Order: sequence, then structure tokens, then C-alpha cells
Amino acid sequence: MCWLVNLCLWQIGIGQENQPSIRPNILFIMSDDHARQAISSYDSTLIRTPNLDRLAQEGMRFTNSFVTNSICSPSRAVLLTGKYSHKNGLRDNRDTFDGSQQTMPKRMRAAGYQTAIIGKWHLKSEPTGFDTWDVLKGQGQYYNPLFLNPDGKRQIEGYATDIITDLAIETLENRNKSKPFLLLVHHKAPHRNWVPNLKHLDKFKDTQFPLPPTFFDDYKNRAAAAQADMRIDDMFLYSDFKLQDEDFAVETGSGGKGSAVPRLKLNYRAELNDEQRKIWDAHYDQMRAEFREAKLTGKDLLEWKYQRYMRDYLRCILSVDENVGRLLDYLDANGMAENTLVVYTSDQGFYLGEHGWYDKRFMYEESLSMPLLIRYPREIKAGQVSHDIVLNLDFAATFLDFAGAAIPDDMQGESFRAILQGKTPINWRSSMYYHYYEYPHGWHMVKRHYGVRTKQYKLIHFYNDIDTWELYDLRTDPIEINNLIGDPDYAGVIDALKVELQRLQGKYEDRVE
Ligand SMILES: [Ca+2]
Repeated sequence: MCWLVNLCLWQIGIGQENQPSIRPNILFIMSDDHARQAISSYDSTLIRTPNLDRLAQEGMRFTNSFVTNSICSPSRAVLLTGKYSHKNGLRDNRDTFDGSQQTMPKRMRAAGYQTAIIGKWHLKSEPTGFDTWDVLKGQGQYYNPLFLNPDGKRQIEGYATDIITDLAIETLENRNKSKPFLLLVHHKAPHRNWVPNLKHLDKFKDTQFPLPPTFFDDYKNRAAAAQADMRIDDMFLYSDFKLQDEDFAVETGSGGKGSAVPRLKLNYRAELNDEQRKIWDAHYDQMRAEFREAKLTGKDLLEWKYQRYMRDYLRCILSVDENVGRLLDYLDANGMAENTLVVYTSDQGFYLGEHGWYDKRFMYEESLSMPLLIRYPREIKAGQVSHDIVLNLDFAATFLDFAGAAIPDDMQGESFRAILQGKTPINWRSSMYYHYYEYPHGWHMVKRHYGVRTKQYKLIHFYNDIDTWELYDLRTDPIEINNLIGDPDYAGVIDALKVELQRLQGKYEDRVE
């Protein structure tokens, strides 16, 4: 068996120095597109997530945790390198990750950790720096997905979130117990097209979710927001809502690809085997019949779309939560809860109807924010909430700190271990820098932009084929609908933020083209 070779390398720990296991294991669980609004320890309006909440209750929850570029592959490259996109070379989803560069897993491995990644990779090149890797091919499928490892590819029957956890547990079972481990468990869920586990298809069936206050946003004074193609109203009827051709006359959704592009039609049902498809159809055929019967138009149709979106998205979260629980149970059953740093996060946030949207990309709060829950009983007191500004840029330095390894000078993030211990350094950052690049190519037509966020303000500059600035006072306008850029009362604030923005661009050596 090809994976046995992989397993042997993991057990022998070839090429690594042997150090006693006095440092914590690190179990890093990252989902894809999991909004904070869908974790009950952040917000219990939409869903209960008891296993994720357990991490918050037993550890630390972060309220100002952000990504530096809110999109899938770039966020993963930042995690691996501890560097901004312009430094690690992966600015948007078109780019291929240069696996020959220095990375955190390589450094952890050199410091005596066993390193493994299981699940979503999505960086085009092969993983490097891992003793064990077993990753989804490309974006990955929800059902019966293809996995790649050093010896080739294979299909595994079942649901991706469950399978990724099975493989993670298998990896833990087969580890070399004389060494600490760094295990990255990367879920595909809840990424579009939000395909739930069969056992959750009946959940939320009759739930009516409240519309967010900005659902009918008019994007006044926000030109870039007005021009984005990511409204729930424009989702694909077929691919996003799981309707079929006979359910509607024409596909009205542009789905993020603009009106000139042929309509995307993902045949998600083809992933399912016959047995799975039978259960799937039994559920969705009823939904489709009700849709045909209702003949919805206008606002009623839009609200139907929102409810459909929420139901499938949140069903995907139920699986993520359950599978986090399985890993926590495994640590308990094997006496590893005390000596394992457990991190739960997502590669970025997501819109669940705020501003009328799905997807991410913008520097607005819902997509800039990443959920972050960390448990490590030896250093983190239970039930803590931190409001310090921490970034996905910081994971690499933080893990190296826990490993007792040197943090390379060219890593741009900072270790936040002291924050976890309840001792925030006096000079900890009070602002963060953001830069998004995927325009005009790619999905959703979100203009290039960069910006600075402090605890109270956010200043954004949209550039490329547009030149607009936006300022938000997050204390008075947390939902970011009131662009204050032209308000003379804020002229001083804007000047100060522009100075800070320049300072950060200098610090991180980001020259905007
Ligand atoms: Ca993502």
C-alpha cells in the first residue's frame, strides 16, 4: 500500500534530530469559509456548535483575529510562511505556491516535530515540509473525494469532513510517540457549493433565519461594493440552490462570473453513488417540488434564496462541529488534552447575507475576521476572551515559539504566545494591514484594495481601475454602511490613518503597483 511508505517515514522520523517530547503537540484545525456568525460562542443567532464552544469555554476566544488577504489559497500561503502575499508570492487563487521557500512546517520539522497535513491543500504545487501529507485534489469534492499523497491518488467513499477526520485520527494513531507533532487538519467545508452530509439534510428544514440588518444594502457611497458580483440574489439556481433544469425556465444567476460568461452548472449529484443519491433526491426533490409550486418572484424569491443558502451552509457546519468533537474526544481518550495546543480557525470569514452577499474578499468585517479558538490548558486559562489584534500571519511565529525554535527574521508575523498566557506585551500591535489582489480576473469582481484597521477605525483604498477611499468608525457603525471619507469631522482621523497605512506598507515592504 502506497500510504504505508508514508506511514513508515512518519514513524521513523527520517532525517530529524531526536528531542524529548516536552513541547506541546499542535493540532491545527482550519475549515474553509467558516463565518464567525456561524459559531455559537461568537453568535448564537443561527446555530449551536457545542464542540467548538467547548474550545472557547476551555481556552481563549479571539474577537479581533483577522486575515491579511481574505481568499482561500493566499490565506493558506500566509499560514505556511508567516509572510504577506507579496512576499510569499501567492497573491490570488491563480498563483502556484513556491514550495521551495522556507516554511513554518519545514522549520517545525527541523526542530524535531513530526509534521502532517490532512485535507484541503489548494496550492497547486505539492506539499513540502511534511512527513505525512494526504490532501484533497484541487478544491476537493464533498462526496467520495479524491485524495493525493506522495504515492499517488485514490478515491475514498464517504463525506469529506468525516473522511478528513478519519485520516487525521489514523495519522495520530500511527505517530511516533517519542516526538511532538504538528498536525494540520484542513476541511473543505463549508466552501461553496455547501453540500451537506446526508444525515443532516433534514436539519433546519423548517427554520426561518432572520435577515441580517444590511441584507437590502444599497451600497451608497461605496462604489466597489456596488460593483461586486456576489449577491445572494445572483447565485446560480442550479449549482447553488440544488434545483434542476425542469425547476426553472432560465438560469438567472451570474453566480460571480458576470453576465457574459456561460452559466456554471456543477453536477454535484454525479459525485454521489447510487445509494447516496437516493437519500439526496428524497430530500431535495421535495424542496424542488415546493419551489415549482410556489412560483416565487421579487422579494419573496430573494428571501427564499437566503433561507436555502443558510440551510445548506449551516448543515455543513454541523459536520465540522461534530468532527472537531471527534478530535477532542480522541485527545481525551488518549491522555493528550493537557499537552496539545488545539487551534480552530478558518482561512477567512464569510458573508451570510450581510450586505446582501455570500463569499469573502472585501476588507469589511465579515470576511476580514477569522474565527479563532485556542485551547492549551498548560498555558491558557479556561474561558478567556482576547480583544488583541492577531493575524493569520502570526500562526507561523507562534507555533515556532511553542516549539522552542528560532523565528526567522524574514517572517513578518509575531508570536502571540504571551497573549495566550494572559500577558499581552505593552507594544503589541494596535493596527493591522490588509491587501487583496484578485481583480479583474477571478470571481466576484471585487476591486483590488488595501487598508488599515485599528480597534476603532478602518481605512480602505480601492485601486486599479478605480480610485476610491472608505473610512468606517466601527464603534458607531459596526455594520459598515456609513462611509465617512468625505466627512470634515474625520479629516484628522483620516490623516493619521494614512500615515499609519504608509508606516505599515514600509514595515512590510509592500509597494502598491
Ligand atoms: Ca476560503
